[in-house]
Formats: sequence, C-alpha cells, structure tokens
Amino acid sequence: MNEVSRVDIILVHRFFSTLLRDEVAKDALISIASRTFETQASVEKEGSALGSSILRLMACSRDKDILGRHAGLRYEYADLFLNAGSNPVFPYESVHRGKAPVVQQQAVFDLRAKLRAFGVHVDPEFRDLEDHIAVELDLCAHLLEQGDMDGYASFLSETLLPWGQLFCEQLASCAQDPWYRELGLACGAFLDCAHLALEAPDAAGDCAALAEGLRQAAFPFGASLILPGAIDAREDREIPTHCYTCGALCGMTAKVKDGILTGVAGLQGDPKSGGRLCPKGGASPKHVYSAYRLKTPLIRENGRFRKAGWDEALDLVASRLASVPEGKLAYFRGNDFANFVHEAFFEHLGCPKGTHRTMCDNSSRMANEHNLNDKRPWINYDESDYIILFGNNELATSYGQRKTAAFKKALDRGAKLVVFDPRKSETAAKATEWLAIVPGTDGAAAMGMAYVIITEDLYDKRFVADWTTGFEQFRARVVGEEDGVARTPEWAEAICGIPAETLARVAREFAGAGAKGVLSWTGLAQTPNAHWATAAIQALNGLCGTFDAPGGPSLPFKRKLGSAWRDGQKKPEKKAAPKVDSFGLWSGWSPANFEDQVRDGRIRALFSYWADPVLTWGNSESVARGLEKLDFCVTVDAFMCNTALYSDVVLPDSTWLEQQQVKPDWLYEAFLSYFAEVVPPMYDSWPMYRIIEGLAQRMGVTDAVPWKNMEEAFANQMRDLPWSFEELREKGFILTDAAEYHKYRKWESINPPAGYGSSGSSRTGKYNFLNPVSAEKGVDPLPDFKSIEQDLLPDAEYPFLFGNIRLLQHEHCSTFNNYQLMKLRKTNTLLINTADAAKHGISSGDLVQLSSPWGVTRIKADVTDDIRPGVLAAAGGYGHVRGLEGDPKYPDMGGVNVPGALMPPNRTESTGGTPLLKYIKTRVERAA
Ligand SMILES: Nc1nc2c(c(=O)[nH]1)N[C@H]1C(S)=C(S)[C@@H](COP(=O)(O)OP(=O)(O)OC[C@H]3O[C@@H](n4cnc5c(=O)[nH]c(N)nc54)[C@H](O)[C@@H]3O)O[C@H]1N2
Ligand SMILES: Nc1nc2c(c(=O)[nH]1)N[C@H]1C(S)=C(S)[C@@H](COP(=O)(O)OP(=O)(O)OC[C@H]3O[C@@H](n4cnc5c(=O)[nH]c(N)nc54)[C@H](O)[C@@H]3O)O[C@H]1N2
Ligand SMILES: [Mo]
Repeated sequence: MNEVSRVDIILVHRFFSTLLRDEVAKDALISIASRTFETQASVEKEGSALGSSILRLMACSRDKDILGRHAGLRYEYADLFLNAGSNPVFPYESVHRGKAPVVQQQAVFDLRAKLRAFGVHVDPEFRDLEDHIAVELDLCAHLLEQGDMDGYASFLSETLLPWGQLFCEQLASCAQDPWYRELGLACGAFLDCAHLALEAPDAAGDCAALAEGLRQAAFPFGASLILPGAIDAREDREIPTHCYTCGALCGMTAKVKDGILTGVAGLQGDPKSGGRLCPKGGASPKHVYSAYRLKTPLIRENGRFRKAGWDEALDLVASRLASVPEGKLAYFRGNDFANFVHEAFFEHLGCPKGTHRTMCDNSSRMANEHNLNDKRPWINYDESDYIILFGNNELATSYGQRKTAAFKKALDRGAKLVVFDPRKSETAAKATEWLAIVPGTDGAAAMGMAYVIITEDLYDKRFVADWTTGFEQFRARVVGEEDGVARTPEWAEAICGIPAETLARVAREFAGAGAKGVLSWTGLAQTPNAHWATAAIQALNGLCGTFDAPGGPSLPFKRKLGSAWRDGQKKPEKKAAPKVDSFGLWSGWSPANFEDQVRDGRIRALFSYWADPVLTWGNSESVARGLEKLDFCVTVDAFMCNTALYSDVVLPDSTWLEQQQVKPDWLYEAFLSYFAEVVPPMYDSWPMYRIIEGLAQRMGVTDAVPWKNMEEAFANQMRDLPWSFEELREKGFILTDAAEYHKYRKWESINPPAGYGSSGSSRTGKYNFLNPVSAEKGVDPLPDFKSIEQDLLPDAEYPFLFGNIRLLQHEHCSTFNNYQLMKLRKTNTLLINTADAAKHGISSGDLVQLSSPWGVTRIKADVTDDIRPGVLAAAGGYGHVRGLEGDPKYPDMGGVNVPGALMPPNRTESTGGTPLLKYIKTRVERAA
C-alpha cells in the first residue's frame, strides 16, 4: 500500500472506531449528513460496497429535525449496545470467537499479549471492554501510523477480520434503525477493503473517497483508545469468598488471572460449602461475564431507553424521590447484599420496606418464628436414621453443599427417607418412600401422625414437659376433645389421599427411630393453609424432642455484627413507615397486593433493588398495571429485568462478584463469611452502596455513607467481636462457635443468648405447640388442617392444581442470563400425569393451553408418571422479555412464567401475605 492509501485507511479505521465506541455524537451525525461529505465521500465510488453503504448511511442521517434524528439513534444505541432491547449486538471479540454470549474469555488474554508485544495499552478511561471492536480498529490505525506494516497486516487479518465481520453482520441484522444497519454493512465492507488492500493496492481506492469526505466535512474523530506503553499482566490470585447465587452462601475460592475471574471452586473447610459448589455456584464466572449485563444508567423517554451519565440519572432520581409524599415511596429489596447501607437510607425516608420474605415463605415463618427461634431450622444429617420431608426438595434446593453431601451420605448409610410431595422430585426419587400427597393437605397428614404418636404414648414426655408449652390444648384438638373431630389417620386419609395405615406406620417408625427429624419449606408455604400445616409438621419434632438432637432440626444462632457508624458517625435517624397491609399475624407491605395498593394510593412510587416484581410478585399483568400507575419507578439490577421495562430510570448495579460484604451465618456451627470484590466493577456499573451514597448526597442525608471506603464500615461492624475484619478477609470465613447438640440446655432457653441472633424468638423460651402471638391476635393458635376457601378449590371447570417448582440449575429469576446454566436448562415444560394426559389427548412435546379464572398461557407438555394425577407443575423463573431468554439469536433458550399468568391477582394466604404460587386451580387442553 502506498503512503496516500495508508493515510486514508488510518482515517477510515478511526471513523468506524469513533462511531462504534459509544453513542454517535451530534456533531458526528451532522458531519455525515452534510453535503460536503456526500460530494466527496461517495458519488464517485457508488459502485463499491463501501461507497454505496456510506451513501445510504448518509441518506438516513439526514432529517429536517436533526436533533430528533439524533435522539432516535440514542434509543437505538441503548437497545443494541446497552442491552435495553431484545436483540442486542455484542461488540466484543470474546463473544464472537467463543460463539457464546459471554465476555472476558481467552480472546482478552490473547489481545492483551498482542498489545503488550506492540508496546501499547488501552486507555483506562474507556469504560467498555478491551476486546471491543472500536479498540481493535484503533489499534489498526495506531499500527499503520507507526508504520508497523507487518504488525498491522497480521493483526488485521488474523485477529480483527475473522470476528469483526461476524460483528458487522450481527449489527446489520439486529438493527431496527437503518442507520445502524448501514453502519454495520459499511464497516464490514471496509474490513474487506482494508484486507484486500494488504495485497492489492488498488483496493484502497474505495477508502480514498470516504477519507476525503471525512476530511472535508471535518468529521470529529474520537481520541485514540490506544496509548503508548505496555502494561504487565497482573499477578494471578486465589481469593477466598462466598457464593451469592442463592441464599445458601457457600464458601468459594475465586481464581483470578490478570484481573479476570477464570474459575471458582469450593472453599476448603468452609462450614457451608464443605469445599463443594453446586452447578449454579460453579457457573458464577458466566454470571459476571454474561454479555447481557446492564452497562450504564438508562432513562426512559417516550417508551424507549437512552444512556445517561450517573450525575444526570442520580439528579433525576433524587429529585423525583424527594417529591413523593412521605410514606408512599416503597423500597423493595429482593436480596440483601450489604443491606445495612440502603436500609438505613430508606428507613430515614420513612419508606415501607419489602423483602422476599412475603413472596417466599412468610406463612410458614409466622409458625416457626413464634413457636421456635427461627424461620427455618435445618436438619443436621450427620447422624440421621430417619428423615421426613414435606415438600422440601433437598437435592435440588438445598441451602449449602455440605448439607447436601451429609444428606446423600445418610441415604447411602441406609437412613430412611420419607418424602411427602405430589411430585416425584429429585429427592422423592431417592426416598425410601414417596407419598404423593394432595397439594395443600399436609396439615391433615401431620395431624394424623400426631394422633398416633400421642394416643399410642410414643412421644418424648421429658422434652414435652420441660421444653414445650401448649401440649394439653394441642392434645385436646388432636384427639377430638376440642371439637369432636379426632384427627385420626383415617380422617387424614380422606383429606390428603395417603392411606391411614401408611400414616400410622410412618408415625410409629418416626417416633421409634434414633436420630430423626422432619422438615418443610416452600412446598407448603405457598399454599393457602400453609401456616397451620407448617405448625403441625413442626409439632412432630416437638412431640419427639428432636430439636438440637442428633438427626433433628438444629437450633440456629449467629453472631451479631455491631453498628457500622462509629467515632462520631451518626446513622441517619429512622422515620416510622406505614405498614401498608395487615394480615392475620404480620403487618407490613406484601407486594402480592401491589395493584390494589397503587390503585388506592397507599403506594405512589417504587425503588426496586435486585428483584423482578413483574416476574415474581404474582400475577404479572396485575403487577404491570400497578407499575404503570405509579408516579415514578426506579430499578437497580445487573440485567434488564421485566420490571426495568416499566421503570423511569434503570441503574446498573455491579454483580455480587464486584462488591463486598461481611455476613454472620450459621449451619450447625456459627461463623462469619466474607464476600470479596473478586473483580472491580465492570463497564460503568456501580456497587449499590455508591448508588446510595450518590442519592444521599443529593437528598441531604449526609450521614448515610460516611466511610472513606467500605472496608472502614466492615471493620466498624466487627469492632466489638474478638476477630478483625483483616483476619476475616484473609481467611474468607471464621468459625465463631462450634456445633453442639442440645444448646438450649446450656442457653436455658430455646432462644440464643445475648450477642447472638436468629430470625425468630419464642417468647416463652420453649417450643410452643400453641402459638402465643396467634392467641393474642385472634388467629387459631394450634396446628391443624384448615379447609381452603371455596373459590380456590379445583372444580369442574378448573379440575387441576398447578404448583410452581424449582430446578437445581436455576435460582429464582436470577440465572437466566447465564449461558452456562441456560445450556443445562434451556426452557421449562408442564409436568402432567400420564393418565391425565391420555384423557386430554396430550403427548409429550405438545403445546398445551393452561387457563385459570385469572389468566391463560401456553407451554409444552412433559407427560410423566412422576406426578400425582390432578396435579400440574412447571419450574419458575423463566419468562424474561429481555436478555438471553428474549434474544431471537438463541431461539431455543427461554420459557414461560406459568404462575405469573395464572395466579389470582391481589390474593395471598391469610397469615403472612404470601402469594399462592403452589395452589392455582387450572384447566389444561391441547392448544390448537
Ligand atoms: N436450585 C435452587 N435452589 C433454591 C432456589 C432456587 O430458585 N433454585 N430458591 C431458594 C428459595 S428462595 C426457596 S423458597 C427454596 C424452596 O425450596 P423447596 O421448597 O424445596 O422448593 P420447591 O421446588 O419450590 O418446592 C418443593 C416441592 O414441593 C412440592 N409441593 C408442591 N405443593 C406441595 C404441597 O402442597 N405439599 C407438599 N408436601 N409438597 C408440595 C413440589 O412438587 C416440589 O417438589 O429453594 C431455595 N433453593
Ligand atoms: N413466578 C414466580 N414467582 C416467584 C417465584 C417463582 O419461582 N416463580 N418464587 C418466589 C420465591 S420462593 C421467592 S424467594 C421470590 C424471589 O424473588 P426476587 O427476590 O424478586 O427474585 P430474585 O430472582 O432473587 O431477583 C431477581 C433479580 O435479581 C437480578 N440479579 C441477578 N444477579 C444480580 C446481581 O448480582 N446484582 C443485582 N443487583 N441484581 C442481580 C436479576 O436480574 C433479577 O432481575 O420470588 C417468589 N415469586
Ligand atoms: Mo423463596
């Protein structure tokens, strides 16, 4: 190539680098639209691919309203490059070379090695990734400028060209606006042309006209993204940390190579993981490196999104939040990462607070937290002889891989496992006995078992006398003295569908077994009568004195952290918040009733953090109607969740691998866990504490984030403990208290002593058969089976019961942009019993229509014997409109949010406001 062509080609590289690195600047658009550009750039070269697409690019740059045109391109940029839209482009070599929507892969290490060899580095001010198309285009320009023709030729043809063409094709096919389509085509044509010019000098002619147009029209080139000076690779590191994919919080070791997370493993010795990770934890690197991450703040205008800087976005949010009438700004946090910061801020504003408590298991918590000392004690399986699980799918949903391993070991050792579940779950499949119970009838089964244990005198009289209250009243109900209805196994059989002899036998076996325990969780919690059923199941533990006994539910206790505000720092004062709603046993905000709450003005604005209301609060259309009626809505998320689409402002939180926290935890032992900032925040995402700091400064809540860095806050929290933050950070976890059986004897109470916390407390210090809080609030305080409201029961029109379930490979709605996990579980299906399917002419793979009185949806059927007739199930979490599920480039990835379509809106169980995800009457038919 001659000197003239070299200079022209440099200019064209810089032109495309400028247009692809960020939103198109206004003056760049004006320059391209100008007549000078046209005459010089393309007329003479109309015949070439580059010339003709540049001509079209110019034509679609022109508009009488150039500002309007520019605004339109900003929306399109957000859709294409910032994941605001459903068909994004990925301007990264890693994605195209790896053929997967995952960034920061081998391509980056290779690129860094090349940059180092060329003696350059990428401008650290560039907030996007190094293997960006704009960076590689600029590197080409730089090499040409340096006269390194060999370096240029090999980089262009071996590195940039192969994937750059794929990117350009992707841009051309994903763009909705012709401008970006033409930009993709033009850039692709240029790469061809530049490649040809390496061998055939004539080919550079196509670039000459464009270069001349750029010069004449004074195109505003961006500064080079390539700076002189090689940067050495950073040291490899292994960082002890914890997984935050699900609530288990397993210890993990993060392997970081030159600043990039390359792998994770279980943290050896960690009491939660036991040195193991599940498939979700193992896929953590693909979470932080999902190509669907939010990258910058977004503001919604005219129904579309555009990029905003943090100042603009936070100014807007602060001013709008300040104008919400006091007590009407609802703050929802689906997860609680370093929550003391945001909680203090929103408590100061007097906001009703929502957490996933109500969406998940508040019904069962209201039983356990008042009768026992915690929402949900775990069984220590180390010595188990006999385990009963009511709808708790330990093998798929277990909190902690050490617990799962102990559970499997117990089964291998011959421990007996009885599972009550309408579906043969992964756990039921491994059970000694699977009892396919009718949904919503566990209370009857447990009461029938209690009848046998009490009337046959099989209970632990010592424990009952010394460590329980309310036994006499419970006994009176069980044997029928209270209301004339004895809760016999025969009585139970008629309700729950499990033979009386089976219930009686299991009850006898259980009472007679050595190390034993019984547990339930959300299998029940999301049914209408869950509260009393949970209490009845827990009463079996109470009768047999299994709490804190070998093989029984271990009593939770955790160390308490101190205040993060010390040395004159003042935690912002808390303002009382309206309760919003009131249920039998719990008052507070249950978002399952959101539409009603917005309609009658109890809530006017929403700040939603790390949650997806549209997907998880119940009936999606109802939630969406509520969101549309709000004065203002902000979403803080790592991805473009369904709720973001209804939000005025969307703020990109860094993922949990890019920020830190200290957490007291418990699994038989008490311990402290550290969650490390494994990699620095990517793109222009901010960790939540920084978002709050920005809002607090603008809203005059100066004390909210007073620390010079978060390490200071964590050190403050640990100041009164015998261990330092430094030590915790180095080790990843610190065991604070050893596991012990029968801790309550030492504590002289079932509640842990001062300095320790658990999620509930028994005000009698003993296990209560009779719930003292219920007694006070006029709610039936004793365990039982409660009949379900008539309008919720299956009937001739809706004869089936649908229930939501979980998969081992996914967590809530959080893992659906993780390509590694989506490859394992691409979609969900409807489980339907073989006999039911035959009756309705349904085969596996058929599309079926599900309807309830509250909505309709469609899903593919999976015909199986592993579910009770009359019961339907599908896995939850699917149904994202954006991200991997919404991306037409991956048509086989994506599923259906069945409960979101079918659930009764504004309806919950009565004690704690929990939505009825596992009890929806439904009709099923083959879809036309
Ligand atoms: N892999 C994974 N693990 C998780 C989660 C996740 O999303 N993914 N989420 C975490 C959270 S927040 C929760 S709340 C837990 C939930 O943990 P689990 O309660 O174990 O999980 P589910 O799959 O919701 O329900 C368990 C079983 O209950 C059965 N079931 C449905 N209705 C009834 C009924 O009326 N009676 C009985 N006896 N059984 C019934 C279902 O068939 C199902 O097999 O999992 C936690 N762990
Ligand atoms: N339809 C349906 N509804 C449900 C359930 C269901 O299975 N199906 N389950 C119920 C239960 S048991 C529960 S506990 C609740 C859970 O409901 P939520 O607490 O609302 O759900 P999550 O899936 O934990 O949070 C979802 C959001 O977190 C975002 N996210 C993922 N990783 C990160 C991160 O690192 N940082 C930030 N800031 N955001 C991140 C995801 O993009 C997603 O939008 O839902 C309940 N509702
Ligand atoms: Mo949950």
